[in-house]
Amino acid sequence: MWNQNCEAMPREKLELLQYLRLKQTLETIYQLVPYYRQRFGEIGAEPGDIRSLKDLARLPFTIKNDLRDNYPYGLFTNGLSEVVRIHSSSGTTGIPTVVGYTRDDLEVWAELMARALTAAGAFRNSVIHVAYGYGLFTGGLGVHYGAEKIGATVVPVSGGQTKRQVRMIRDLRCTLLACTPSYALNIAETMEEMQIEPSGLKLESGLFGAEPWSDNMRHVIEEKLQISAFDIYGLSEVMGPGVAYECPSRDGLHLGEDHFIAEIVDPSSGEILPEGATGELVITTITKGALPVVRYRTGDITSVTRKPCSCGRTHMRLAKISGRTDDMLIIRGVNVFPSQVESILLEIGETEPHYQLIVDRVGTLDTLEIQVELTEQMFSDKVKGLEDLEKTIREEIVSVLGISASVKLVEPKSIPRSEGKAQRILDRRNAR
Ligand code: DLL
Repeated sequence: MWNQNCEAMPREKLELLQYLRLKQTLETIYQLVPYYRQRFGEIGAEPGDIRSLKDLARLPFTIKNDLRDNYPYGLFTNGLSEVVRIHSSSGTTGIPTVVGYTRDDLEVWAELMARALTAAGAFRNSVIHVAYGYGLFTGGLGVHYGAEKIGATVVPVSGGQTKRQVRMIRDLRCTLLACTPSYALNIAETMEEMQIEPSGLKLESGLFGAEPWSDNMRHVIEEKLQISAFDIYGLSEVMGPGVAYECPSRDGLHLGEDHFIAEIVDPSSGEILPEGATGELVITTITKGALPVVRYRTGDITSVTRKPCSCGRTHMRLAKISGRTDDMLIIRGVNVFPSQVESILLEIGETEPHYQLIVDRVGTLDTLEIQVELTEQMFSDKVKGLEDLEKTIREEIVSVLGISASVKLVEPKSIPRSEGKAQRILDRRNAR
């Protein structure tokens, strides 16, 4: 553990710390951010009314549009006077949100990333290959500062130029690969093309996040790269990577609870759900200086547990994120996330792990076409068995997810490869 005192703090002490930090955060934003003062005023609430962690539920949610409406700096506590760094996420609508960090915020971020990297097996002798994008995206710089904090050697490659990445992983004897899971697949495939055997490399683990990935995808990546793969979660509005991370038990992601409070709510009603129920993750930051957020609706679907973890960390665990509320497809009344389709394809295991979902709408119903790549071998055998394979996939999708989808087997390497977050859904619903 990087920080035993914090990561394994007894829960009672942890919850008291959360409460004290929450009070402080609420006082600060009430004084300094007119937006929050107004929102609290609308429901007649003041920071003094929050007398327990449970009372947090009385406060209004913050959503991404609140950040957009106050673009660029409207929700910052102190303008730019203490801000030393800006990041931004462009999102799918093109309207950006801007987030800021004080020097202390960057210190906390590095601390949380140090915890995540240590949990994934990194230490001062590690060589950490950072292939997350550097720039306004939080991935590259976020991992970078955590890696420096633990005293590891950082290779700040950023995304792209995949052959060069492979050579550097080999030549610089990198031990940990940090990138999106889809880019890890791309790197593995490029390695194969370059006839570089992963067994000849020093890679031991990978820290993958920034997009949903199934446990079956974990197995594929682990086998292809011969590493242990760890999940890491975060979002710019809250901080960046390191908000939650897997430990060696890999049975959920520990949330940095000394810095964040999590709630799970019903995505449509906003009602708080009991522990263990699946819903939308809502996060309140309790130590951020430049841009604290209160009850931020992440849009991410998961559940939480406070049950003790075999690793000894006491912080609650989030289940692997299955997807975002806005990526959820409703196919003939059934809710489906792309990661569930991924899991089924990889379970069948007769295709490449590269797929794309084409979503369209006929009348009021969404339709789904699953395109998945054939292996070179299947492709050269031509028609033999292909119809059977399509049928197997279709039937598995119906039996596991309860939806009907059409399946199209496509040529090897015909689906675009990702260098960052994969675009797995091609949505034609609004293109008409
Ligand atoms: O993706 C931060 C990050 C960088 C996390 C590197 C992990 C590693 P944004 O670009 O603001 O920030 O996107 C945040 O990505 O709300 C989730 O929907 C999704 N996401 C992030 N991590 C995971 C994960 C970064 N481990 C959005 N599993 C979040 C599933 C994830 N989805």
